[in-house]
Amino acid sequence: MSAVKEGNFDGIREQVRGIMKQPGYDDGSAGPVFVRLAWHASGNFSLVEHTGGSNGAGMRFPPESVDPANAGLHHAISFLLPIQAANPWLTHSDLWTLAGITAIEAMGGPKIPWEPGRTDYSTAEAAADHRGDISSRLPDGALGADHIREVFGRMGFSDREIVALSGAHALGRCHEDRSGYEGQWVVNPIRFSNQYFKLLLRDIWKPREWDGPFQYEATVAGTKLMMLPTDMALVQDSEFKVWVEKYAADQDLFFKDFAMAFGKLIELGVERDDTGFAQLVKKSAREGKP
Ligand code: ZEM
Repeated sequence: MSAVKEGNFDGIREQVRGIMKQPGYDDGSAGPVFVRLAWHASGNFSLVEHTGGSNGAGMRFPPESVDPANAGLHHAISFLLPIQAANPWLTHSDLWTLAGITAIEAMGGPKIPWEPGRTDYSTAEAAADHRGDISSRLPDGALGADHIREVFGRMGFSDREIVALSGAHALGRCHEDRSGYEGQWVVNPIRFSNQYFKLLLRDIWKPREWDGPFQYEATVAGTKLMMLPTDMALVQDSEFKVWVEKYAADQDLFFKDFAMAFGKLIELGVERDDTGFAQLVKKSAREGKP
């Protein structure tokens, strides 16, 4: 990996695209796991405590690095390490979020707004920002609509934004050795599309009979597909379902809403000062106020 000039984020995007193809890994692409890394790095933000979020890249340290919800994300972190090593001016936290949006675009998805300026925590700073409570903040795929609204409400997302973000399950797969679940949501899991919503609306889903955690399955075009209980909750809940129907019918609307919501996700808790860089431990968290 060669160095790119400080501040040349287009050069970094090019390096991310260069390492996305990973023969022998999953479906031959690191794209989906980059998207999940950006999401989990950001999705532990709490509006109430004003802690968490993508600033800091805290997943390199406990408690996030040992959170079972983050199992398997070390693959994404390791794929990206050579880029950070070649470009010491680039923070892990900027790289993880930039890799996520670059992957979405490269897999046929929308262009997502992204700003640099995240700083990386030291171990102690990570612990201070997290105050030990971060592990329970990511959603549990076994639960239903109330849980989804609670988790995403804590990040400040509306029903519409929640459903839009969930469309990312068009990408990638579940791994038994990571989450316990198994399988992919759509036929082509390395192409960003509104297929997830179209499939959710089809009357094909049956509980899978197996020893693993409860999940749904269906076979489409010869390919075995899956849904989590939280995925099915989006059609079981009438208010969520309105948005599933809209996005299934209108891919442009989905792309537009997804781009806005994902852009908001990766900005959560990133408080830049006049230098353009985000503070290490957020002022509001230090002062203990919401
Ligand atoms: Zn996911 N997700 N997710 N998600 N996710 C998995 C995989 C991926 C939930 C969830 O439990 C799981 C969002 C929302 C929610 C991606 C992106 C986004 C897996 C499989 C699980 C269990 C992990 C494994 O075994 O490797 C739940 C419960 C969610 C909300 C209710 C949002 C929002 C996302 C981005 C915007 C992606 C891309 C993957 C595929 C990862 C991969 O490695 O292929």
